[in-house]
Amino acid sequence: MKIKTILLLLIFTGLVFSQTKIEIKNAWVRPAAKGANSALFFTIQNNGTKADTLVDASSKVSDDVMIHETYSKGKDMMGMRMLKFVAVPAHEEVKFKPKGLHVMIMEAKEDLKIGQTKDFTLEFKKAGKVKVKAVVQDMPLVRGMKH
Ligand SMILES: [Cu+2]
Repeated sequence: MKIKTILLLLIFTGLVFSQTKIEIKNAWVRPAAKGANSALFFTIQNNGTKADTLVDASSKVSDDVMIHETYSKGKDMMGMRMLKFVAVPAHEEVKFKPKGLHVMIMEAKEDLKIGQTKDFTLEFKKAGKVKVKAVVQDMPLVRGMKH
């Protein structure tokens, strides 16, 4: 191989690596009828050596998609609040899950039916826009979870 080819390959490999630092796993969205609210859940895995930050989310499914957090108001009261960003430390995972972090979907513009796949875009400060395919499903059963 010529030196030039090797250099190009090295540069290309570098680009590929930088694009896969942020990985979105197990994305799913709650079923909802058109006009109702829903939520998107997933796990962000940061394979990089630097922290990144989730700053925005969007989808064709709704004009109003935002990062939310469920928090305890005390005495079994739960509230939700908007977050401007969520930090993802290097080599770590951040889980968006029911009763915790979620991406809120206000007034869905279409039915979200079980079994369908919906497209979302998550925007990170460093990784940029990351496309996510989420399966519409009921709350998955967590093994070993006590009620
Ligand atoms: Cu919410």
